[in-house]
Amino acid sequence: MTQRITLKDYLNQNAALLQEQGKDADALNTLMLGIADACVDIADLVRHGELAGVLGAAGQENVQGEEQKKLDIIANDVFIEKTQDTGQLAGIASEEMDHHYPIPDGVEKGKYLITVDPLDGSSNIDVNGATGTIFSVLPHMSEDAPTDADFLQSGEQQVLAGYCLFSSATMLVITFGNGVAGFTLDIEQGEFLLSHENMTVPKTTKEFSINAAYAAHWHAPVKRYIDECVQGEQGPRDANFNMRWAGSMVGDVHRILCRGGVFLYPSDERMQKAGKAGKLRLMYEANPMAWLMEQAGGLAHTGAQSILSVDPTELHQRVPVMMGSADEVERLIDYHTSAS
Ligand code: P6P
Repeated sequence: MTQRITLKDYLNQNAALLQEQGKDADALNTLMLGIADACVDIADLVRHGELAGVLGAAGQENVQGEEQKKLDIIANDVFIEKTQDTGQLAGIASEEMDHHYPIPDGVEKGKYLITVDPLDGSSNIDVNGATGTIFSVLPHMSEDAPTDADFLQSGEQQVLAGYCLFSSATMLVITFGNGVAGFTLDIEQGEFLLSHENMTVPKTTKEFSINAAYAAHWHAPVKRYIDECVQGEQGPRDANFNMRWAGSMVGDVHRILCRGGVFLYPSDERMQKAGKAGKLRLMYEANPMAWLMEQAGGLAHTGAQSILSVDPTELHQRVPVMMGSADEVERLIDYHTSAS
């Protein structure tokens, strides 16, 4: 059986490169290990499901007006506890909290901010579908206690990002800006082991990922792109396409990092009327996933600009998302540009 290195060994081997890049490898690696500990605990709760009494609705809504699952709240609490104890954080912002969480007095503070979707795809949790935790680490630029505004940095400022996918295997996929590495949880050891050393997205694909229930509301460029894929060999693409929709961004993005594809959660006429730029949140869904995609050789775009270049104005800001295999995202960008 292949002798695999642990996440900790990988981080130690990677430290010299981070130091050469002027990054604080010790601080970032300590934070990453705290994030991994949180993911192991959340994975255990997800794996036990009903047996752990964590399924079902929490009976309240989050700031997005979405029904919270019990596990949304539990995962949020676990993530806060495990990451603040690393002593590397000045604050935590989460999909599940209206405002950021300041690291309390008595807990060692650090120079990083973290944004998190503690349980992405939680509507899948009661039906045993894929879910995940998505995180993004930003520098805290001042000595003072952070405000919500301190989190409003573009995706280009990220220093660490990744997700933990809770599916048939539990996998941690991360980037420090030097490529993408994937780790699989060895449940017996309770350790993440390096299993996907240098994840890259194939430049081309014949697989798209979108919730086709909203087709009647799509704007012209998206409608054109999907119609052409669906026309297959009889249409202008001269090839047949496949479709996948996991109902969890982590599940779809992971598949694309493994075998290529293009993921779309675009704006549409419905959202435009509601004054929403999209469904997915910039700070803790689109930005970390966009950085992973670009680090793996893919692209990530809103239709108007690269996701990583968006200057945030609100903590829970939403953006249109299309990301994955470069050739397909480039085609979508072209359709958006020519339509406008
Ligand atoms: P829909 C999960 O709620 C999420 O934020 C993403 O993980 C997922 O891709 C999307 O929403 C699913 O949205 O409209 O298909 O339920």
